[in-house]
Amino acid sequence: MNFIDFRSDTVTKPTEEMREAMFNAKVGDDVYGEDPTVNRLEALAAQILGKEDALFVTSGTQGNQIAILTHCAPGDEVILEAESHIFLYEGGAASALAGIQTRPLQGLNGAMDPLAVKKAIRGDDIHYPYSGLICLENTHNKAGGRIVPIDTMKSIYEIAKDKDIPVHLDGARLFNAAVATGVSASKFTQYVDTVQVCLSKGLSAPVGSILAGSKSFIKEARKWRKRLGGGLRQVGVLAAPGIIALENMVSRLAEDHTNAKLLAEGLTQIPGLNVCVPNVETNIILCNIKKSGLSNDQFLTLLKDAGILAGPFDDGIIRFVTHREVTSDMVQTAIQSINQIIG
Ligand code: TLP
Repeated sequence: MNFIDFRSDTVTKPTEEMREAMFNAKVGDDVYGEDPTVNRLEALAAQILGKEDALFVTSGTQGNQIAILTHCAPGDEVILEAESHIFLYEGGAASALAGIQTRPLQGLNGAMDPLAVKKAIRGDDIHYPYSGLICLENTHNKAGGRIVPIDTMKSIYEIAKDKDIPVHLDGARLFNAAVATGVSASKFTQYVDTVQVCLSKGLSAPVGSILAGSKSFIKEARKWRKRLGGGLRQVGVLAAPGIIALENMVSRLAEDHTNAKLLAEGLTQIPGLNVCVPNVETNIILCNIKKSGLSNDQFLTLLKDAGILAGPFDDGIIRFVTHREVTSDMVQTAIQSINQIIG
């Protein structure tokens, strides 16, 4: 069966152009710094993100964890949003690998209150851990692809700078925020010291993320990547589609946002389903199914039988994600099918 797959934008496959670029990529040993395609990707990414340097890493999780390892010492405390990916979905890696403790703050629509961040920063007391890092996430996955306002990022950055604490951005979907607001990625990243962006989500590259920051930060991050076994050799074959992702795939995210609105509007018309349509700012839709009387499993099984895939997110909440491989026709088909099954 050909499924309409709304589970995640991570399911996107490389385009034909990407496959050709992979085939033709000029390569060298990247641990020696000799892979021309990786070097080109890293230079391009640094420029787009407004940072001195960048590092190609295997995944978003690896990028975030290398950032934490590079910024922090064991025993430090990392301030982050209570439903952030780093806190919820990275297997406790920050504690297991970097030996830090997390300080989760409940945000609103994924955005932490700058005053709460200020309050959470530790004072100079022998009993306290050091506040080693503040992590932001934009767009915020668990909040349903919500955009953290640039002014909030600015306020948190100013507070952090006053206390000399670095700020890292999990920008797995930063380009969705940029396209939806018309504000460039580098405008957002001016208010963080380091940023991780995913090439393998809506941008459709098969593998990889970028970690960007100052030259000295990336030098140290490169060492952490090696320590983690992430120093790869002729990896230009994977960097080549990353270049296409950054050059050609960003602006088309707007289509995913339009389709997300279409889907949200369609789903919320179906009896038993509820979507807060104005909250759909980018490509993630959180659909409340509680009134349908179905459990997440029952709902997802019915959808699957009808050729539609989505993902469980919370009790009674199902996540739908739009991406390059879901057209507006497919969205319409999905709405009609779900209406027939549930309505
Ligand atoms: N998110 C995945 C799952 O892990 C939940 C998804 O399907 O959305 N930061 C954010 C905000 C993410 O959403 C993700 C992946 C990552 C980091 C990790 O990226 P990868 O999967 O490349 O390690």
